[in-house]
Amino acid sequence: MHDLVVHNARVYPDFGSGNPAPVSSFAVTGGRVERLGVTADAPARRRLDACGGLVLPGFVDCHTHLCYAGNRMHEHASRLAGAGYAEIAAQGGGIRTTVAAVAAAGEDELVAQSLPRLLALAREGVTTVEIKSGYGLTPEHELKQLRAIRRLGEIGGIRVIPTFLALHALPAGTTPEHYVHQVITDTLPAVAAERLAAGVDVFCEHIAFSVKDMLAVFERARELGLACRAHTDQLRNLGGTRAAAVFGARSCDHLEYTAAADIEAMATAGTVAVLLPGAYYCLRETRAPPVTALRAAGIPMAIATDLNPGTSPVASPLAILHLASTLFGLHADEGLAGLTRHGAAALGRNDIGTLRPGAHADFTLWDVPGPEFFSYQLGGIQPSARYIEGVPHDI
Ligand code: DI6
Ligand code: FE
Repeated sequence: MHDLVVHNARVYPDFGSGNPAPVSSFAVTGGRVERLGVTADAPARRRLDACGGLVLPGFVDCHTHLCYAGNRMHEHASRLAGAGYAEIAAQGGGIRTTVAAVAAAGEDELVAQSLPRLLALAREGVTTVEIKSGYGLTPEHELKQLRAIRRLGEIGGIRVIPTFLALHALPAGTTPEHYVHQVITDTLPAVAAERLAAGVDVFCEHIAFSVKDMLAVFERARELGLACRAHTDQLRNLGGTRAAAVFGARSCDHLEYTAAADIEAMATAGTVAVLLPGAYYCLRETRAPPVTALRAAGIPMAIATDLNPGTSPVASPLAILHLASTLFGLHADEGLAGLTRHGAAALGRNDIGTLRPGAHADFTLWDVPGPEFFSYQLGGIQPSARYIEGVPHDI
């Protein structure tokens, strides 16, 4: 007896696997997909008649900074008036504005302000979301932010994977040497001891931290059993992608300035490329990531919202799916793979983002004509049902 049988559906179990053909049914037992293609009358405790609708693996938004306080509406206005991202950061605005708001907010306040963003992602079909810290900068506030992220995961209805964004911005009045030392000796061990993060991330950029700083954090993270990822090549190429790939990082994210040698290193190491069209769009960048070369090298490409208050206030995975196609040229199947299987791969997971037997039964039901519709239409689409581990959750 199965726990659940989904039938009369067009189930796309595994985007990006080279086999996009839909099946009409599947069975769930113990919260996991047991079998694809069962007869409609297979014995089950519950049944879901999909009425011919599309069933997709739940979306995995593998790169967000959605846990924060306040907003940065004023920055948008400055950008319209001609200010650049680096310029705003150099003037003490940007990330530091959010750092001040997070420092002033208590843990409850952080949870309360972040929850609507989490629910917005869920309403568009996200079943797993990665959330980074990085707006605390001191051990006290980074831990507070990570505890708020943990509480967002405990609310239920969406699986939350926490990341300690160890190097994001340099606090005023300190040097990179001093700050990196503090992160390595104080914050990182405290995060690991409290099991507040599954991995670490570093913003490797000329306005942020160097390749050397990144590798110092990665070494310590590895000793503590934490996976590594990096923001690289968003504004310039510092060699961070190559270094992160050679180190064994799970993903490199942004990649607008990534070059051929970097792609080679990623292909050799099996690094996932996480593309973030929301930041590219909001910053009105003109240099797109080298999608053709990434594709040719067989590198798994994930896409994510990068939901953050500064460069990507985009609480919509469906908008990202559309932008990845119109701005970066991802095919429909690639975009959906980017939000499912490859997003999961960036998090080191092969048991989500797919409906292969054995995977968690996280899925969504859609009344749309076909998978290509998602990269074609912008707006007006939402799932009619969302299941996590075989259990329906309110949208
Ligand atoms: N990359 C980004 O896109 C964000 N952080 C990062 O490391 C920007 C975050 C912000 O401006 O608040
Ligand atoms: Fe980011």
